[in-house]
Amino acid sequence: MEKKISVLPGDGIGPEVVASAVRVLQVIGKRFNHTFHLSYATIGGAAIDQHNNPLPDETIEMCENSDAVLLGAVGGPKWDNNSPELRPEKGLLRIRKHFDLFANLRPVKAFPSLLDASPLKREVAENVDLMIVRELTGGVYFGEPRMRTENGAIDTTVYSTAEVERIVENAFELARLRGGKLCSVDKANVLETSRLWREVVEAKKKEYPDVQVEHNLVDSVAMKLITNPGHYDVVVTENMFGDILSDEASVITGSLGVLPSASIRGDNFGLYEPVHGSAPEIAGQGVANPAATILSVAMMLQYSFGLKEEAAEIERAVSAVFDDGYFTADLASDGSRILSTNEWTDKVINEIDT
Ligand code: GGG
Repeated sequence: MEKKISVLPGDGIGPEVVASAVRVLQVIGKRFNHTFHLSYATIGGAAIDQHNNPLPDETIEMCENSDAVLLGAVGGPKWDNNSPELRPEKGLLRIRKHFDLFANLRPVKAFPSLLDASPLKREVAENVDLMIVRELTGGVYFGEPRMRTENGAIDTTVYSTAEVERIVENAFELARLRGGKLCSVDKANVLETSRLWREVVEAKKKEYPDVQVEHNLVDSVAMKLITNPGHYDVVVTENMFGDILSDEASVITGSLGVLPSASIRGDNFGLYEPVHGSAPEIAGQGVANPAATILSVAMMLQYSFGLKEEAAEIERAVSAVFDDGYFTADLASDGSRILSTNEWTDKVINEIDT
């Protein structure tokens, strides 16, 4: 198989973890006889520095001519005082919107060998395997008006019925494939957009009699996700709630550094990135955990290219390296061996080679 992949390393630890993931991708290509053509471009702060634009036209054009996009992370204190249009995060929001990547899949799987790194009790975290389906192109991150007023500021949460329908349908399909359990998360006791969300889920559920549905308020889920995460399988929610809950879910896995994501739209094209941000405080030190980006490559192979065996091989290799007791600094525990980003990636690559 031959595929074109756009690579957008971004800012902070983005370039370091993306370099690791690309090394793994190339090894997989060699082992399974695929050719991955990689092209690189800037996004976020790096793009602001070079082009005075967090998402330059040439980056969009390159991605348009690709089968998938691999992204690192955006953001950093260097650009904190920029105007809203010239913030790195704007590049990320715009690329998601430009490509209509409305469904953000964020799997949360507890690796058995990382249970000691989680502050949760072993019996609470073990066997957790859930999927957060985050709506990605609507809600308060995109709604207008957004502005400063004379005495404050305004952000606006907007959802059309069609926008809710398509993400909810996506979640129902996934729940059907995974075991038939769906939790829809909203704030329907307060927000009008959440009441719409709940109505859409109720209507859609008639088409999926095999899926068991519950509605939970986001504040309640914020608690239950870390007291009883095993209760959940597929969790569908709006943009901001999904952003927050998926970071919270990293407590289950021991580190945000192991959570991958896929942003998709229903065809084969997709954007793959770690859930974590640019972590400027550790950038350039070679200590970042590349697992989330490596696992995002596995999601790319599976969702965009249909390469299930190759994706499973990456997941197996990552898990085996953890099982052998090798970790990056974020996952350190007594008796573990702490490796640099590159050393840890070498272990994954050796595992795939053997
Ligand atoms: N790789 C994820 C990343 O760079 N996150 C930074 C960020 O701006 N996140 C906001 C969001 O995901 O909506």
